[in-house]
Amino acid sequence: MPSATELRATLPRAEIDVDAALHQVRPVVEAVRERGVEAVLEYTERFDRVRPSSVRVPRAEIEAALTTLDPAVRAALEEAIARARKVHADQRRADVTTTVVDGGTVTERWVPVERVGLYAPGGLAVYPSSVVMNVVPAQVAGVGSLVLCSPPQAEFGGRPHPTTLAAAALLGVDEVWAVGGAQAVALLAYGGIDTDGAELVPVDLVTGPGNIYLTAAKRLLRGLIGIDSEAGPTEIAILADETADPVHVAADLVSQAEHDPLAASVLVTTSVELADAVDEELARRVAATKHTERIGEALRGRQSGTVLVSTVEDGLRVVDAYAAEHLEIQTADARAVAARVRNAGAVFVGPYAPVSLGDYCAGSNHVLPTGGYARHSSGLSVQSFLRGIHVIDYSEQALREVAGKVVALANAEDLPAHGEAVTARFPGGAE
Ligand code: HSO
Ligand code: ZN
Repeated sequence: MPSATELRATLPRAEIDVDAALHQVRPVVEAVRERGVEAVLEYTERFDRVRPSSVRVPRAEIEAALTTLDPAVRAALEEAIARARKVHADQRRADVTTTVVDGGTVTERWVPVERVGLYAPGGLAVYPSSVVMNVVPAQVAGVGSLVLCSPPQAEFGGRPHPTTLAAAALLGVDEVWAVGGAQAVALLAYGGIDTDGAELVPVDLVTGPGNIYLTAAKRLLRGLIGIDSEAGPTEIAILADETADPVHVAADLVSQAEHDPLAASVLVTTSVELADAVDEELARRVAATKHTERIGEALRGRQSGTVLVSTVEDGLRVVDAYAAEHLEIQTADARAVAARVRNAGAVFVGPYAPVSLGDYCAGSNHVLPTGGYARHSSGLSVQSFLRGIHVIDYSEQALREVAGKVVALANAEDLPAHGEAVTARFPGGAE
């Protein structure tokens, strides 16, 4: 069995060069910093081919989007929101006070970020579900001020897609700006005044997936604002044995390939028969589904493919090395196998938990680490919108007792003034 490092090299990822996009994005960010909404509108016209009269979407229009929303979609969004709220409510953290010594405590206070900018992409698909996945954890965390940005659509008069607006309305988000890509991140970071005088107050944190330019802008502005983890093309890996149904496996591989020609669909299996049956089923499905072209491209890409392994044990090593955004376990005793996974953004257990369930209605979050980031990062959660602040509270006696140790460490670091800040409180000596 190859080492984890060798395995990583055998499972290539889509080439996306965010650094190269930085060159294109830097002037956009600079222009928005200097000229605000005027620059936003120029770039919107160039990239989105529409020039809205104002960037902020009037509240009445957000509400109005509900009136044209298909009732079945409304019911589905409401269900998705309710389930996500249920799961994310359990992620809330209580403040914890540790009594270190008599009279000496450290409290960890969880404080929500004050103002957050959430991004919902347009582009190849419309993502009202991503509005849900970003807004719900922010609201549960207690974020007081939320602004949603989504690219303007020419066919909807320069407003974001009506389903995106409807999702905002259902979630109670009343500040929406029709701006996409790098311009959106720059506007969120620097703020700006709209053509009609409405102000976008700069945010502290920006979350939400987007294309390479949005990601590059996040990388550029990180520090001035916080960001969630950088999102690359979506990935599904399936660990399957001979008990898996090739129809399920193929359908799930196709489902995520639908996002992007650079999406990765990887099958790791112990069964040559299954691999062959999946290939046959893939050919049938790809031809029959709507987005044949981009799915075919994604499945043919170097980032997608099948890995044959001798045992499920070896399969686990492969999927751990790969650290997929989404990992399905379709093996005998799937629950036990899933429990052994170390690296994945989210794990889907057994035949009835396809990734699409998690994309919309499982209650879990679908903003997950891609590109192998699952080795060190988590998906979006309530925690993403909180900061833990340590509150240190010591009495005179508690400080006195440890004074000598602070002085010893300060002197060891040749920072004697640090020790003096303690001894200054005990002119007669601490002991
Ligand atoms: N699979 C995507 C999320 C998504 N799928 C949104 C459909 N809509 C990334 O996790
Ligand atoms: Zn998806």
